[in-house]
Amino acid sequence: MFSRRNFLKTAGTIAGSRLLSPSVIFAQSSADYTLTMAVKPIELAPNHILSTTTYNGQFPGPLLRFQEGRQVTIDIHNETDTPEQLHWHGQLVSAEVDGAAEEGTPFIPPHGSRRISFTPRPSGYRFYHTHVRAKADLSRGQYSGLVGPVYIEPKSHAGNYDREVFLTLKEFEPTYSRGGDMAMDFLSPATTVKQLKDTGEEAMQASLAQGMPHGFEVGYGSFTINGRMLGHGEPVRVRPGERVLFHVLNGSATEIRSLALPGHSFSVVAMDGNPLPRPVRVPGLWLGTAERVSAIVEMNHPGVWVMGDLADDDRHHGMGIVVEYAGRRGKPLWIAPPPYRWNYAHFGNPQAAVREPDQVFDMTFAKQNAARDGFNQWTINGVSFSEDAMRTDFRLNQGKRYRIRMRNASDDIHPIHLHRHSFELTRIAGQPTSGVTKDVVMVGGYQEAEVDFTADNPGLTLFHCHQQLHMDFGFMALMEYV
Ligand SMILES: [Cu+2]
Repeated sequence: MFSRRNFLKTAGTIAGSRLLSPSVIFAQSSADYTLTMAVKPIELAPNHILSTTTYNGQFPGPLLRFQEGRQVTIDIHNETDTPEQLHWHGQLVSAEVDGAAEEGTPFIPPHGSRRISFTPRPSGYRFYHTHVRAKADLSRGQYSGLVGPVYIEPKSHAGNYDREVFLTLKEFEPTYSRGGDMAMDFLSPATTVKQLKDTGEEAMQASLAQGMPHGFEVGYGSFTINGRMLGHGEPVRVRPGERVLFHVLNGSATEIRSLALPGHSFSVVAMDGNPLPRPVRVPGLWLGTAERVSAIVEMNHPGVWVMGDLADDDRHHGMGIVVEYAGRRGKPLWIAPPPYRWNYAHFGNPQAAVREPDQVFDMTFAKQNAARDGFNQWTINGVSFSEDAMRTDFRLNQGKRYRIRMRNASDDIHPIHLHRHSFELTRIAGQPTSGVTKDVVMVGGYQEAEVDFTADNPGLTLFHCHQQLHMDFGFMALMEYV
């Protein structure tokens, strides 16, 4: 087994000082931390400055390093003109502070503040972000700069990492398009389910007949890592032989991202902050919105390289960062890695989960093309979530184990997120697996996936697709403890 202890030991062997960590904010007299949301200018590249809502005037928001189990108090100020929510993604906190209005977290009023306290857990790579509906307003929600990383140090091994690089991947300057979203074919197994495909294609025929086959999608003008376009930020400076632990976050509102470094491979040690059963080496990474990957790269191929997205167009518009070996100079090189597919089951145990669930929730996801003011409307089991109705369709008993059997009757990939709980992947497109604990999982077009979780954190619990356009237009459900 690749235990947390071994994970830390491995990570602890990485030598050198902290590099490229966004600034850590230190304790203040009133609260332990202060986060202020306000519209500020950010510079993505020289003469490429834009205005967006940020935390503390920077993008990404400050890296918050918490200690697992040690309570923190945080003052959150909202200097914008609209109500806000700050969500602690991946943490097992209460609904009162989780940062989702649907669960009952109070809004932080415009030009108002809220002080919250909670006990950070579990240890590992988490993040914080806004959790409001943007709908047609591309300045709101995660289209803005309201994203920041969190690292929760384990109780008994605090500070064991000595060489880490945090990378937040994020697009800016969103605009609408209407051509339908680009199909992405990188998930494995590629097995689709005929019945789901038939359902999806019927829905498409029906909307074609009404002359509205495609709802709005969102594209972007600029692409960044840690808020800087490729070539305009500080390079990641390395020495031959170093082992660098990269903590990668997809902070996008809507996009799936990939990341590769020519001549190097990634030893993935954790997903969504949770250690894997064993490290798994891959040529590159794929991350749905809100997913995190922690991977060690052995620096054994000296040069000046572009670490970037596999999509040429996105990389040319900034989605990359330079990795520069000591003493090497020259134009950063990009070489596409050999083709490979991303399979969550590769990171888990090949056996099925040992514990059977007490109950199974069946969920079918479907799309009604362009059905809501020109946007696609989304349903779970035929219900499009409405913040006015706020119905709870799934009931939990504390201590029971649940399986969510997800069936995607659309051609889009959905990064599905469960609040305030972690889940274990138990089946991916027909392939059984166990041992991978996450809080977001991509469900491929016309595919099925299953995840198990224990109801161990009472309170209203939100389940939704993390793609902003999908969650804003119905792709949500509430679970309640009874
Ligand atoms: Cu979705």
